Amino acid sequence: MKLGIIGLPNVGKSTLFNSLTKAGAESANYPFCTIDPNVGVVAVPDERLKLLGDMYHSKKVTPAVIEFVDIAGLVKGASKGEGLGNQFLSNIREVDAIVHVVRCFEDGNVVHVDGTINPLRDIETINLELIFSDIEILERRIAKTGKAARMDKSLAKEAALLEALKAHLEEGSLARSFKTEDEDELALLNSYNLLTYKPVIFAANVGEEDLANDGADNEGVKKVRDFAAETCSEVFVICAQIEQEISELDEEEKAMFLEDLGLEESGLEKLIKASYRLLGLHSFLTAGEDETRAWTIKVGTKAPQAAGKIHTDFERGFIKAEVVNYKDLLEQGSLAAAREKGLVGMEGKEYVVKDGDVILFRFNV
Ligand SMILES: Nc1nc2c(ncn2[C@@H]2O[C@H](COP(=O)(O)OP(=O)(O)OP(=O)(O)O)[C@@H](O)[C@H]2O)c(=O)[nH]1
Ligand SMILES: [Mg+2]
Repeated sequence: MKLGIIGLPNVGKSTLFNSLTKAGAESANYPFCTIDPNVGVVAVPDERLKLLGDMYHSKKVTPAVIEFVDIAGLVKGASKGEGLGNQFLSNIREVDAIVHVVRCFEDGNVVHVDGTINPLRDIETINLELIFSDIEILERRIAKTGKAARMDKSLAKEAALLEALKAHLEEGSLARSFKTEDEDELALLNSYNLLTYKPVIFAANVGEEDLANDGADNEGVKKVRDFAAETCSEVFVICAQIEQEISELDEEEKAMFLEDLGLEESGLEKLIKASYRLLGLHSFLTAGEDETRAWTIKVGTKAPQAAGKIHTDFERGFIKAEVVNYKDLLEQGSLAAAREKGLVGMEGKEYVVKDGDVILFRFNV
């Protein structure tokens, strides 16, 4: 899974990125600090893995990973070359979802490019720039498809879709709100990599004082929450600065620090939960002496396709899946013991994999 971090300059994108990846990307108190994109890979924290790895004395424990891309800040007029322009948006065309950082914290020492703290205005500024960038993409497509459609009548449908989409964006709407039930059109929509078609998670960056009650007293956060609800997006509240401090602590110190702040989980954990929810993902596990590993799949994935995540041969030669819930397996101490208790299911091709399933695939190639 790949997530792209966007927002106005100086709102805390790189600070968040650093805390997530500890990659040490430059974060500084002046707008446009980030010019080239920063890319970092983060392990998805998963305590089930550690417990299973210990039980099997696994040589290797492999978590699921998320890739983060931190890019330069966008300003009003970026599509016309303001600020650093908008060419760097190409670095996030391929992401699965967008993390949109919105400044909700007051701090006279940190410059806001538009002078005042106003999360909704900021979201609209960014959305508009994303829309302009998408319109550029569509115009290029329209030019190409228009020419080809004269030779190939089957392209007429696509040409019409492109025009309708462009008109939709020109009204200031996001591609995500474009309505169609047509399978071909949906496939095309997916293939364009439009930024405003991607799911969005808003990161409401608050001051430390707003952290404990999850931003409930912050007017800006309330507005972001309402906006997110209207647009089927997710929100999570963080204080990027505190996150960065947390990321420098070891596990024990981290737990104490979180407790002092009245928090149950770190920003990374909140963000991962929000993105799994938004993208409809969960994970199953494979466990053994060689390796214990977490695999991310779409909710609703059936056993053969889950097996295909591991190896295409596993999917092609799928026979059966031996499935046990990780809690049952840990309680029994071994797969054999769990089998004896009747806790291991022999599942076929139609089995829908559940979160926390530990699976042993039987296949034949
Ligand atoms: N008070 C406060 N300051 C913060 C917070 N998050 C970031 N900052 C400060 O804001 C400034 C800008 O942070 P960056 O993370 O570099 O901002 P950015 O969004 O990456 O900026 P560009 O790369 O210029 O687009 C730094 O001085 C940070 O220390 C926060 O939660 N609270
Ligand atoms: Mg930055």
